[in-house]
Amino acid sequence: MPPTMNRILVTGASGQIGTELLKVLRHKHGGANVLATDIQPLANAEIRESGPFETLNVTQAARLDELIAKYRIDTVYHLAAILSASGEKNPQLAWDVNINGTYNVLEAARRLGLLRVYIPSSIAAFGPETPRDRTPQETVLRPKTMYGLTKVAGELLADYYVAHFGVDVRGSRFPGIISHETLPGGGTTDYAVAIFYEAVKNGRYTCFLGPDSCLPMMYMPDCLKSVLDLMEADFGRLKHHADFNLAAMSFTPAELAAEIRRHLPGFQIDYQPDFRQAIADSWPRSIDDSAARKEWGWTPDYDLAGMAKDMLAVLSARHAAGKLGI
Ligand code: VAH
Repeated sequence: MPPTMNRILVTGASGQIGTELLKVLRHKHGGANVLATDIQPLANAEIRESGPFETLNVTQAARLDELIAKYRIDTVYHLAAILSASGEKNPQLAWDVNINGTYNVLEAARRLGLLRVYIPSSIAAFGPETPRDRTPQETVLRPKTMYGLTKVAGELLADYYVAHFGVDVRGSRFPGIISHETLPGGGTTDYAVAIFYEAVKNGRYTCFLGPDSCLPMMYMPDCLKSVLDLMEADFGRLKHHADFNLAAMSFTPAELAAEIRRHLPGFQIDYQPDFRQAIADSWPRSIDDSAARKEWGWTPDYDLAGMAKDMLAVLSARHAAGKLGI
């Protein structure tokens, strides 16, 4: 039986995935056993009051070590990162946070004997030389963004810490994640979140990607399921560590707009591609996730229709209550 994980630290807890991962981890392990950390405070009062929070800049190794000791941490979910679009605006910051932050977490795991570490990668690890349809698990990794290259480095560093130090580290290459609790910050796939808020509030959206920009996407409940399932998997069965391809759905902005119009018939979209178009054009259109399905039983629950219906139901109700908050 794998050792139980019950003293947890989440980095990037105020972010899009961190916020919701914190909720499920606190539900599973008890609020007091899950320490939330970030450089920004938690926005949601209910989450803020459900357990401990500490300010942490993951580039500061001594502070990370101090919190691991103070809270007797045995497991780290490392979500802190500068995403693709923000990374192109400040590549030096993206390198520092994404590389040194990941190094600090893996070093803490080695030196302090942590039980397990989760470090997500991204489809941003792929580049224009990578086959773009049903992108294989093993393939060319020559990303053209700073974010993407830091994700490739993180995958390789994780493999090194598994092979040389026996650190138990796991992670998946997330596609664009769609959710309704915390707005994402600085991503290229963020249009697929903003469009829902704008559709509910204003009935229209100006998209920063062109209509035919097909990208792999995933609804947040599936993202969270993938994290919990991979962290519970038998490490001895895993041939991969922090680089599992994951897939759930792929769609274009035009296809997403058509799905929204099934619920909001008057919804209108126009397209004004910006610098993020070149990033999206360097990423896959669809992913082969057979390794994750084989090694730890991955299967998604949400497709485009199911995700859109749920997103619009939640955001429409929030808007009707005057709490859409954008
Ligand atoms: C981004 N949402 O857009 C992130 C993600 C696959 C994209 O890594 O940068």
